[in-house]
Amino acid sequence: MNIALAGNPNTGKTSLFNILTDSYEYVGNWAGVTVEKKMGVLKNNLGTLVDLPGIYSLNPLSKDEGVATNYLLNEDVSIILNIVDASQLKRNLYLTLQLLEYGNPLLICLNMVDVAESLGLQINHEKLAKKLACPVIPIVARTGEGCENLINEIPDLANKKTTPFRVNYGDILEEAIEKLIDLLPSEMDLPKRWLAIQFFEGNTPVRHTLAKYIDGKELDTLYKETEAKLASKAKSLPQYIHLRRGQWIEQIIQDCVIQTKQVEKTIT
Ligand code: GDP
Ligand code: K
Ligand code: MG
Repeated sequence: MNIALAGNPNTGKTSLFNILTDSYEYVGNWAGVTVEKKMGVLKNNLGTLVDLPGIYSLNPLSKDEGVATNYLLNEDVSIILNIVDASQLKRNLYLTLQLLEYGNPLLICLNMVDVAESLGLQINHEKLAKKLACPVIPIVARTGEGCENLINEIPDLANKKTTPFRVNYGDILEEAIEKLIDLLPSEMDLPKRWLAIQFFEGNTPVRHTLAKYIDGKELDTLYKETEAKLASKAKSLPQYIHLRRGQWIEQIIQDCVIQTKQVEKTIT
């Protein structure tokens, strides 16, 4: 079983990786880039943990950033551990949303809860779990606090049937997503809705994958037509998607986070 560890840069990924794996680990490079590849055996022999490079979005800006997306496109991933910095929830949830749309069983490792607390941020993790329809386990990867709970959660997850997570992107884009999905062969393994959304977000590796099944010109036409229909709402399709996601994230924050005290200076 392959378990992928994904998250923004500097969220405690390496700290958590070291806690979750036994001593053995393989270190090499990801194909075609200089980014280090780390794999280890997950505690209790639960599977292989793969440390994906830290990213803010699955829509890569560089070849290095494409590693995580290519991994999701080409490898057999059973579970995604999404490490989230509790003190930077808003920024972190962008990637979380993209990973939820991928549709695999996902576990949110809500890290840096000590930092969040010192900033006066109270996160209702149970409510967050309900809203995102996935488990959320608060941890402090620096000390290992909560990581036992996290490991215990994994075996159940593997057998869980997940309901694909949906953000409503509005009638125009939803229609275009449906249109693209209909063009894809039914036997395809990859999550089609995720592919479609990523395509409209301008994700190059995803476009390459789609171009194996759909004529490039047809893809371009659908993209441009959709972008034109949304021109009054945003300058580009990626920007439109960004806006919709931002609204959704804003709502989640409103529902799940309370600022309990005003802290004068952030300490991170
Ligand atoms: P990565 O860049 O995502 O791999 O993150 P690292 O594991 O290298 O951690 C970045 C920094 O955050 C390091 O100084 C860690 O010691 C620190 N760190 C990681 N987890 C926590 C945590 O839960 N609380 C606090 N206060 N610091 C943490
Ligand atoms: K780091
Ligand atoms: Mg690291």
